[in-house]
Amino acid sequence: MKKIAMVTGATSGIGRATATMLSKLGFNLIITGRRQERLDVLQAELNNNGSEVMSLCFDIRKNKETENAIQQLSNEWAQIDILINNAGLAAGADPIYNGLWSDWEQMIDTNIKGLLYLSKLIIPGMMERKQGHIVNVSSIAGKETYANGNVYCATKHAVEAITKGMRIDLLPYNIKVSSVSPGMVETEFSIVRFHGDKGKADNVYKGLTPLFENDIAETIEFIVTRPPHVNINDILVMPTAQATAVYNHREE
Ligand code: NDP
Ligand code: 8X3
Repeated sequence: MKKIAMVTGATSGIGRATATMLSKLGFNLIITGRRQERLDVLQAELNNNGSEVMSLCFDIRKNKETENAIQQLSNEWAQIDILINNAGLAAGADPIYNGLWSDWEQMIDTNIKGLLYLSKLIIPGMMERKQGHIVNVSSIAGKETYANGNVYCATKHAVEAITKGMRIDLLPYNIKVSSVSPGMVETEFSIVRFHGDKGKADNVYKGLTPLFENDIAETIEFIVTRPPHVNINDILVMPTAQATAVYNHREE
């Protein structure tokens, strides 16, 4: 059987592009997300590329649901070589005194707890086989904190710490742990962040060329195709028009 890669949040954006890239590289894919119809469409596309695909529809915020989904995997499919922890979101962009509990909980439960629930289920198999690669999708928001970014930035700072912690703890088991940290990428990210307000989402990218999902998929391709003795710890990828989380150059 071909090598197996699992991509969380494959129904959109960076995750979908990464699953497609990995399929073209020759992997069989486990794709996850909450939107079954989108998983079905992607599954058909990846099948056309010659990959076998298992789609798992579950909410990563729910530990039991996540565990049940992983338990569905046969012994063969459970031998995951690469795990891309991508599922995540920003919800809201408000000063700390106005933030919604529901937004905060959604981000913490998805970006931190969900990543941990899933990783804890996949890591033991990698340890047993003494082989594996985990790529966590972090963000410029994991390195800087900006106005109204408070809790989203905190969750991505947590992803940075978890990545470093995983790398240390998994060192004796020959498991690579990497992260990729993008600046602005035009996906459904801002539409989700602004609770479906497309006008506000479009403003984020107005007057500049952001990154696109394939730019990050290509970066992940570089990360996962290094030789066995090389681990890429982290790659920070920014649009040319974005110097920091807040300094952008926009044309009128
Ligand atoms: P999208 O909104 O396009 O994709 C997010 C993906 O996460 C979807 O597939 C969604 O699937 C999945 N997801 C969200 N919540 C859950 C959940 N509770 N359970 C399971 N899956 C979930 O955004 P991006 O592709 O941009 O985001 C991907 C990652 O990249 C995120 O971690 C984000 O923080 C990070 N990032 C994004 C940047 C950007 O500017 N776009 C920059 C830096 C980092 P579904 O809704 O079907 O469940
Ligand atoms: C997403 C990038 O700048 O909106 O992680 O935080 S940013």
